[in-house]
Amino acid sequence: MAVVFDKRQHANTEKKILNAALVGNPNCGKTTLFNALTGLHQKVANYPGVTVERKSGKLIDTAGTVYRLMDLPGLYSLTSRSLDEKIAADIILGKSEHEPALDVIIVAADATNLGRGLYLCSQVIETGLPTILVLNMMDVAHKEGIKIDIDLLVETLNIPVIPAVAKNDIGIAELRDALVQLAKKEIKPGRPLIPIHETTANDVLTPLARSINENNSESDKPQEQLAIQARYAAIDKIVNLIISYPASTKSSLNDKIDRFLTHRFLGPVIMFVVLSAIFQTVYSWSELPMIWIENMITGLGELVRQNMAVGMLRDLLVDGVIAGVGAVLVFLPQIMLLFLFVSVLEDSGYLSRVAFILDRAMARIGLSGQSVIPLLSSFACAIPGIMAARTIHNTRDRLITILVAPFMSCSARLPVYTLMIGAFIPPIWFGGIFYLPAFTLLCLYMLGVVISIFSAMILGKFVVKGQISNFIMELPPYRIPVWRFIFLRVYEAGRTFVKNAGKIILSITVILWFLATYPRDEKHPNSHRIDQSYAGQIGHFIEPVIKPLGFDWKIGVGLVTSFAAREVMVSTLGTLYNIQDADGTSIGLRQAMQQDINPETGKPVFTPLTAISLMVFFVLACQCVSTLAIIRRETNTWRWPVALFFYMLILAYSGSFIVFQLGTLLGFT
Ligand SMILES: Nc1nc2c(ncn2[C@@H]2O[C@H](COP(=O)(O)OP(=O)(O)OP(=O)(O)O)[C@@H](O)[C@H]2O)c(=O)[nH]1
Ligand SMILES: [Mg+2]
Repeated sequence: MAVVFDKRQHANTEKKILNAALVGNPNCGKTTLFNALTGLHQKVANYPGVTVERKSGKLIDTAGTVYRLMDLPGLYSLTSRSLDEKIAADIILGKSEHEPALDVIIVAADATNLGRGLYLCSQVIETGLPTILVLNMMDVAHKEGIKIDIDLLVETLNIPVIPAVAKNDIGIAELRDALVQLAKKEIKPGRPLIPIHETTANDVLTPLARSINENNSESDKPQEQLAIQARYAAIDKIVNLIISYPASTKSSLNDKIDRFLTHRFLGPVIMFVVLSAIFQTVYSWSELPMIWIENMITGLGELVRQNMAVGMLRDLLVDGVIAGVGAVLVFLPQIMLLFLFVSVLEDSGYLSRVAFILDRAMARIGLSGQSVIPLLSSFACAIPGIMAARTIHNTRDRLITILVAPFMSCSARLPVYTLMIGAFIPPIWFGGIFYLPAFTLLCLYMLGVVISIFSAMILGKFVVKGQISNFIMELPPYRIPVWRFIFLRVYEAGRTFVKNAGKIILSITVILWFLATYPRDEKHPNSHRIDQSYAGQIGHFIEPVIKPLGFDWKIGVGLVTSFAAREVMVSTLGTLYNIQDADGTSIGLRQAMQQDINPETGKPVFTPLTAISLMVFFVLACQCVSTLAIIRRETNTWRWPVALFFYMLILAYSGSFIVFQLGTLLGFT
């Protein structure tokens, strides 16, 4: 249904555009509805605050009317105040600078929690805009035996009410029909529930608008308190009339599960078991597919080498492109598995329990449970994590969360960790349950967490000023994940990873190949020494700085390139080693690294100690241009990203320095 729409064409043919927005309480299924209507794939998950930015899509009806539909962050009332909620409220009230005034508002409400949905819906009706109410999650309401008298609700509010199960596409066609009717001007504004001023809708809006414009501290004015009470009373009355609950209110399955999973002592234990099980699984399930991909890539390299004429182009393809990009693509299975587990955690509702369990611990470091989900999301990638910090009401907490999120080991670090662990950490079991490679990986992730805690405390004490917040957590009901959506997200993560490998990594690899191949002694091309190439010269130039960390010039080159994106470290090593060992036999990158001997010392370039030192550097350094850019955008100043970059660089250097020097002193190699 979505079409490409040309603005000029619109002007000529006078086709109509209607601006519509989807609003509703957090986690009631707005984005699921939005995706079903527009055919897009915005992120859906089972916790409040998934959508933090407005997203828009288009649909078009048979008469040619275009509906521009916006998916907004969830909110409880139009007077809400965290950044994501304010974005939504401003757009609804037509106060947004960037958005056109709305023609229609679709309010989504969770049918199992209708009172809360109606609170917002009644405010929306008072804006005087035509409103459509969608009662989502009717499947759950039905299962719980909740009965809703929809006709009576329509009569009371005087707006169309559409029962729906968005995740199964039920009610979507009816919603489209309602939009079409609206385009024909058959839908009028609804009936305000509370006649504060019994005049026009605009007057009714005034107390509402005033309370939005004023500060929190003033909102306890008697007049506004009265308005809020009147609204609650009116809604209570409606809810009592239209909803009938089942007779017995026995404790639900949900509560029973929560008694275990959020138990004071059992909860943290279960959480630890779940998270470490995920680690071991990501590690072990990916092993086989990684070998397949690696074989395919070396096979492809060989094929090209044998079938192309000797020359520059062949070398560029084999040693540059295939070796470099291939070295990164090997990690695709791990990335996809990681996203699979993260998505399941999110959509089942367990992630919110983790936030709940950690709330107390977070209070001890001066943050609240609200920071947990942004920080946990950062394990996939810091960028959505930093965006998710918009849901944090307290500005101080939000800033601290943004600044420590980059310490969480993101999926771009995983290839570097895995490469080093696979080559230099022996695959042994110990203590009966721990697999040393997976355990090492866990330690790296923990290091990031520990440093972020430490940094949050320092920031909270000395740098970022403000009040510590109180936070009331809402636990969403457990749900069986919708597999269709989970697979879509995993696919999406895989696609982005491959696309990045295609774009950034490919271009860096090509440049690097030139730098590592030239200048070349054309009379004796076979005696090419990579360390005399431009890349070699650059590497040797920085070698003195990184020698105390145990790194040679090749890692040095990788460190430079990886400041564009971390995975580039792997492709860089892939290219450098392929050029160095270009004697016709293709060996895997791991093997090449294991066999590499430093010509000056006669000792191996890589030892387990250098590998650990390098991984520690990657845990701590901020090697990601996009993260810095997003911090700039979210904090509105360059001060924070610049300070963070140097802070992390100093930490990374000191961390690696300590590891390598202490390790050498203690006799580890
Ligand atoms: N049982 C059931 N689950 C649904 C339905 N619609 C959505 N869900 C699930 O509800 C959860 C929340 O859905 P989202 O679409 O992310 O909700 P949202 O309103 O956009 O949430 P925020 O962006 O956080 O405000 C997801 O786990 C969905 O799979 C439905 O009709 N029935
Ligand atoms: Mg959403």
